[in-house]
Amino acid sequence: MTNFPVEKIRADFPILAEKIRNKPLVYLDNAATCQKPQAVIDSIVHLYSHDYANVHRGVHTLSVRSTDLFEGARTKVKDFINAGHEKEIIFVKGTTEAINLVAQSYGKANIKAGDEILITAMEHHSNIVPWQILCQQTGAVLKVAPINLHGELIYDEFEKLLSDKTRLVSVVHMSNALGTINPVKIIIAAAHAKDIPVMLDGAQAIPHMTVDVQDLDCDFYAFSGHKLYAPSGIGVLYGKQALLEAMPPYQGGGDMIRKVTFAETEYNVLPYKFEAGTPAIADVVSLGAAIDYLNAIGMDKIAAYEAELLDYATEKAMQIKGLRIIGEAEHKGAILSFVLDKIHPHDIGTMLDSLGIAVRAGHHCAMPVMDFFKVPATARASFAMYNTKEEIDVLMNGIKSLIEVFG
Ligand code: 7TS
Repeated sequence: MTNFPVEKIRADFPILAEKIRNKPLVYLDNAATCQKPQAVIDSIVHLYSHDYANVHRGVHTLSVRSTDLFEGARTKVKDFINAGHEKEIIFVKGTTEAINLVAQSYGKANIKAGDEILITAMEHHSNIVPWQILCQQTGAVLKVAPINLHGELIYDEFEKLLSDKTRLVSVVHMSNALGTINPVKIIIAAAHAKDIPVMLDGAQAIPHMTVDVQDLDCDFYAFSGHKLYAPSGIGVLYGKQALLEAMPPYQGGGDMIRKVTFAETEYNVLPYKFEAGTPAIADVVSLGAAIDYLNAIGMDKIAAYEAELLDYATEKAMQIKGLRIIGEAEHKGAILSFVLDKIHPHDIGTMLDSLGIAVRAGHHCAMPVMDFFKVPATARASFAMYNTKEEIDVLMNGIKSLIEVFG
């Protein structure tokens, strides 16, 4: 896209100027975590330099300033995903904690022996294991909707698995191993027709597209700050207010209470009921800064630019003999997973690193996906708004040189 300001954006990310093994860094591991713009880094430094104190606890000036910035970030998150109210935005450590929270709070309160939880065969371990734990605790049954060889959900099979026993559906919005974007609106409508709530794992979707939780009508939405140009250690659970109100706390401690005696404890109102202990104050504030940064560019423009990057990369990859793309869904985000004949993905990762190129090699915390495609691992290039077609050329030339030497 000619008028996307990629060079201006790149200049905002100091780490992109690093040399790796004497080569310009080509950072293509954005699905694992993405790099941070100066505005995000500055917001952390500014908070600790000028405004830092604990939140919600003091009448002194710094505590008020810190609380205002912290709660201001909550409003920014609310607006970013178009939630109805700040009460619906719970700050957690990340996607993983958000899913565990729903499993242990909503799940334990609402799911019993014989009930079913429905996920898909393309889930990250974070959207598998918390449900397995819940099933062990309650006697519920985990059902898995299958995928096809393009890496797409087989929707008819999914629909068949929505049974009278299904109590919750939890589906990845965009797969980290395949790039597949699921038809989540259709999934949600089908589940709601049977009064089944739906949780979306938005860890990968959130940096790549406009997410509107009211338009989606999802019941829960989870994402991590570190994949959204913000720090690690902070993430968000969105939940519909009525569901969150009815759920028991996930953890006990300070901030989540209104009144404590040894006889009984009265819990705080939303969202604080789910935020026990001192939160990651600076990280929350800088998540707000990341959202400001993204809003100034525009999520729709980012999505269009990244779609162009993916098309370009896919076309180039398809011309390389001996390269097989894993994940060829029609509706796909900016992730290119691949394997090469005769070269193990870990060797691809190590050899590309020697050229300054960072890709991920492994099972991507989605071992069942690897099993399905009968590969031990894949190499994965995942793109962000600061990547360029020139970087994709560097990647493709790197892959070709590997094949020439080792293939
Ligand atoms: N769900 C999906 C779809 C993910 O991609 C990830 C992280 C998670 C959940 C967990 O997020 P966390 O922030 O709580 O760890 N995915 C990856 C990845 O693809 N490579 O490293 C982490």
